[in-house]
Amino acid sequence: AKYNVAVLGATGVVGQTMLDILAERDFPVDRVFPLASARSAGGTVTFGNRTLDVIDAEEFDWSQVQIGFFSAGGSVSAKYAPIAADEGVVVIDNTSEFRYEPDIPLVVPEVNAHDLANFRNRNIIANPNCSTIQMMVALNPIHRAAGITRINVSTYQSVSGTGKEAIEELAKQVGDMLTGRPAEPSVYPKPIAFNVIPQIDVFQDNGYTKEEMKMVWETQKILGDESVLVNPTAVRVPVMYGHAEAIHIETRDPIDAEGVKALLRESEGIEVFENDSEYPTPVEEGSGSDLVYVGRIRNDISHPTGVNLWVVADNVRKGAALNSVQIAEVLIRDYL
Ligand code: A2P
Ligand code: 11C
Repeated sequence: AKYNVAVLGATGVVGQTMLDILAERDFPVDRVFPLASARSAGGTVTFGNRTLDVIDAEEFDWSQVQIGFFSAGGSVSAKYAPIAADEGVVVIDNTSEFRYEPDIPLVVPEVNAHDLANFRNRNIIANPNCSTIQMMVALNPIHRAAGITRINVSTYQSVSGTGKEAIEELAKQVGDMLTGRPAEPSVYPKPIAFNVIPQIDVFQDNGYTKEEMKMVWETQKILGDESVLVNPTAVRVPVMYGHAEAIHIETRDPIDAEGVKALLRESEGIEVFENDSEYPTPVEEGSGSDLVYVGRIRNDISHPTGVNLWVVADNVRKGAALNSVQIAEVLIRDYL
């Protein structure tokens, strides 16, 4: 069977990557409809070696498609997802709009593909936040084997997570600062060039940012285990593509660094750097790649059941577009 698909937010960083990945993976598409706002309707995007005209989402007839990939922001999903779902479209939503609703599956295929069984509840499936996805791919095998009780994580997140305006802001500020001009922040609250910003998304009442709380809520939902404690700090760094995370775990049952390496070596979607002197970085492994890369696996010298890991992935691909396409691949294989 072949499917008609819509990509909402097709002119954005994630949307264009969704189109690229659908083409690369030979997803069984019949017709592809790239949707965006009226601002870019009339422009074009690429799909493989074809050029497609961008359609104004406002004017789109959703009954023409079976699958919708949404990545145009939470309020845009809030508006169009129910309309599409009512027309029978399976919506795979990459925003935080529906993630925490109990009857909506929140899925990382390597971890909890079984939760897709409930996709007809609302015809909406949520794609998790990028920083949560790469952490789940790396930690789920350890959780199944030894029971993770607590996760301490600090993130080093690239600007592509914010979107195309943030990529342009970093590039411009780098140029400005190298030529002696002041960096003028607009997308971010502080200069991002040659800087690090310990704020991603808005502050919550408890003093954590929303990005940090997403990592708490989504981890528990994806693992199906509310007992897993998460202590996150999310930081934006002047990197274009690829998120990195320094993760420390405590486990119920003893497992050491060698045990973790042995587990992850056999796990889906992961490449392990086993030699201590080799490790992944966002520019090399985290840009344009599909796996989750894990290195610096070492015993916690301060705790009897603690292990440290360094986890890198392409936030636009595995953290967003690729994960959404993988969800669709499981759907068409097992359910549609
Ligand atoms: P547009 O090009 O019309 O602004 P990014 O995350 O890289 O900033 O991309 C955001 C994506 O979401 C773009 O494709 C953008 O389209 C799209 N978008 C933003 N607002 C809307 C809207 N109100 N309706 C449809 N698409 C939208
Ligand atoms: C970032 N994690 O890197 C964000 C982007 O909830 O899907 C993704 C936001 C989300 O800025």
